[in-house]
This record gives sequence, structure tokens and C-alpha cells, in this order.
Amino acid sequence: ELRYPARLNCAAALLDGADPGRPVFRTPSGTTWTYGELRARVDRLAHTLTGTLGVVPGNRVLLRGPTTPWLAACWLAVLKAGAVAVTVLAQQRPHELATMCAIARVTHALCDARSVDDLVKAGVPGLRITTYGGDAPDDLLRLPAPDEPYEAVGTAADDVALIAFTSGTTGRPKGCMHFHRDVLAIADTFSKHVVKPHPDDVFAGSPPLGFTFGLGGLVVFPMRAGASALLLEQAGPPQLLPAIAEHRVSVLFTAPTAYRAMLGELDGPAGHDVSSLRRCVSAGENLPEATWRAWYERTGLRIINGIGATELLHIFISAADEDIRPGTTGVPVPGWHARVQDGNGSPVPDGEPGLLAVRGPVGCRYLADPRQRGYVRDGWNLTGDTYVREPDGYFRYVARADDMIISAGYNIAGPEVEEALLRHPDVVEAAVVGRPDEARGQIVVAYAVLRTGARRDAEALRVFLKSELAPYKCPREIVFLDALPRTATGKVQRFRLRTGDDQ
Ligand code: 3SK
Repeated sequence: ELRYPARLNCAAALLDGADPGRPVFRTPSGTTWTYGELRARVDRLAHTLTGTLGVVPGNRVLLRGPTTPWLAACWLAVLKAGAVAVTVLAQQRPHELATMCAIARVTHALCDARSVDDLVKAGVPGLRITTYGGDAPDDLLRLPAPDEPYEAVGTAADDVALIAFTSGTTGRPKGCMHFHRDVLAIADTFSKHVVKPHPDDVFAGSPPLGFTFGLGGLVVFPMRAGASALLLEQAGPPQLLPAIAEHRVSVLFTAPTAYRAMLGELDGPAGHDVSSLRRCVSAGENLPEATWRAWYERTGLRIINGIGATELLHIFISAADEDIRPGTTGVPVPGWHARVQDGNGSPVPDGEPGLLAVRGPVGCRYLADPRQRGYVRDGWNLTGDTYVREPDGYFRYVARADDMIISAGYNIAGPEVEEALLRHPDVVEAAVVGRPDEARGQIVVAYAVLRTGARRDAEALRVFLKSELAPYKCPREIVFLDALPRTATGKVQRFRLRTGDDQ
């Protein structure tokens, strides 16, 4: 069981746990910050926040910018000063920013000078915006502040440390409140027992810090282990592969599509050395078994597949090392419990699909949102995923609960059809949805992105699928796209495909 002191400031705990001379953040341009340098910069920022900017404990401070050491330092400074970090994504547009500021009652914003325009356009009444990294004299990093240690505000372990927004696929964004102890709990459960980092590890990855997948994988987990992270502003497969080789990255956090895209590049003319990698984590979406196997065959590395949620901060089902079983997500991470239940909350037998319910050290706490009642029932968090628990205790993903297709009385899991499409050598991405149909209720429609240069031959793909799937699961329609529509955190927006809004 996890035990934390009643008074806990997680930023102070992360900053004080490591040798000050060890590296913490690196950038591709060759900058390296040590833990000692980071602590000094965080302390200076915390003085500026509470001095010149007038931030008081409990104030909500919006953070926005590309993934840089300064963004991480601002996040730590906000928490160290007892305020609440509201980290948003660079892709979020003015009206979305305005909504989030209103929901979270944000009073201050620290914004990378390059990302400030949309925040200004959001026109949030009373919001005090301070930029960093620019050349204006009132830039956060130039404001006067004492160069002396800042004593962390003595927050309670269950004071709110951060509010993370989940855009969902539709509807008004929901702000999820997480406590200081939750931040350490994700490191002391998933990272400690599954990633098992050591101080020499170099973490890197693609999720931004405004997505808790990235916040954990690139800031909290490396710092809790006294390790370092390479922070990349551009972190698509074309940037990730050379960065892994150059900086000897050992722990990688990215999404299934990036693993697939990197596979395409690994054997390309440039060639890439990924021999430094020892852990590869995949989350954000279900990892197709075909991608797991292809990565393993090419690199010898067993991808750690995980399911996480903004509501629960990070990953709660996964598996480590030899316990990893391709095609499944794994077992509840130590400290977490999971079960599969029906719509009334009764457990369903092993082997049968039902709704995933989890509970553990972190729980869903929506900020002033009645949807809380739908997410948490009888102490269990309902993630909205359909899963099967195998008789040996492994959890196998079936679909998002609202992505199940019912066609002519058959229940069809879109991801199973997607897996079949991805077994075709020309298909690099696939999404399968149900489209309303008078005769059948729904028909199966497949969207596919092909590798560059491949011919868009729907008939050939249909013949291939017939050899892979029962006839009732085969798509009635196949649509080729240049790219799938995705949320800012990289999740496929199937609702847009269902309504034909695929651009
Ligand atoms: O939303 C997700 O898929 C996720 C995955 C891993 C860690 C955190 C999150 C929010």
C-alpha cells in the first residue's frame, strides 16, 4: 500500500530526491540541466509567481507551450508555490482555451512566447498572462526575483496539484483534479513496477506535457527515479528516431501509430540505431498485436502496452518484461484493481465482454461536472472501454464501449477489423466504424491510410479481409484517407468518421 506524509508537496519531493549534480533535462540542441540547476530555476520562478505576479496557494495557473525544460520548470514552480497547474495543449484553439479557463477558474497563465497569440485571442476576463522564453523585458524569466531557495508551500497530500482536461471525443471538456499524492502514486505504481527505471535512464517520447501520458513519462517518472529526460518540441517519428540514436534514449513513451510509423523508417535508407532502448511504452490507444509483433521482430524489444486515462492520471493496466502478452493490455498494475462488469455493475464471467471498471490510488474527480456520476459508480471508475478478462487474469481490449458495431444482429468490435486491416502490408493506419443502415441497423465501414506509393485498391483489400475475418465482420465500404482525424492527444475521432466528417 502507498503511504505518503499528510503534508506533501510533490514538486518538492521530485526536486529534492536526486543528486543535484546529475542531469535531469536535455534538449536536442545540446542543452543539459542538472537537478541542482533545475531546482534553482524553479525556486526563482516560484519567488516570481508569489512575489511580482501575486499568485497565492490554490490559484489555478494555466501553462501552455511546447515541450521544453522551461515548461517543466514552470509546472514544478506552480506546484511548489502551492498553486494548481492547468496544463493545456499547444493545439487547443482560443474558444477551447476560454472554456477551460472558465471551468477551472484560471487566474494566471504562464505561456511560451511562441504560443501566446491564441491565448490572448481567447480573451479570458481578468486573466494575467505572463510569457516566457521571449525577448520582452517583462518576460517571466527576466522579472526580478531573489536568487535564493524557495521554501515549498506545505500542501496537504490531498490538496489539488493539477487539473488535467480531457477533451473527450465530443462535448464540453472535463477538468480532472489530481492531488499531490496522485502525482507520486503514478510513479510509485506503474513506473516503479512496470517501467522499473534506474538513474542512468534517458526518457523521451512524443506525448506533450499537457497530456498526462507525457507529463508522467517525461517529467514525473524520470524525476522520481533520479533519471533524465530528453525534451523534444517536435516529437513525431522523423524527430524521434534520430534523437533516440543521438541521445542514447533508453525509455520511450509514444503511441501505437508512432511505433508503426517508426517501423517503416527503421529500414529506410537513413537507417537508425535504436540499440539504446530498453523500455518502450505504448498508450493513448490500443496497441494492435500486429504492431507489437513487428516491433519485437525488428528490435527484439517487448512493447509495454498500457491503458490509462486522464481521469486516473496515468496507466492502470499493463504488464512488465516476460509477463507481457501480445494482444492483451495486461493485468492491473500493482496497487490497482480491475474488473469487467455489466450495465448494472455486476461482474461478468471471465471470457465475456463487458465494461471495464477500475479502482486504485487515483480516482476520477471532475471539476463541477455532473458527468462524475456516470464515471464513478459504487467506488469503481468506469473508463468507457469494453474489455474481456481472460480466465488467467489478463485483460484484453475489445473496443471503446460506444464504438461497438451492431450489424444485422451481430456484435462487431471495430478494433478486431482494424487489426485485420493492419495485417495487410500496405495499410499503415485503420479505423473501423458502424454507419447507420436501414436494413442492417449498422454497416461496417473501414477507413485506411496506405503506405506512401501503395495503390488504393479497395477490391484487393476486400479479398484480403475475407481471408482474415468472418464474412459478417468484413467492411461493406472501404474508404482511403491520407490521415485519420485525431484529437490533440492523438486519439482517432471515430465519431467524425461515423458522421462522414473525415477531413
Ligand atoms: O488517455 C490516455 O490514453 C492515457 C494513457 C496513458 C497515460 C495517461 C493517459 C491520459
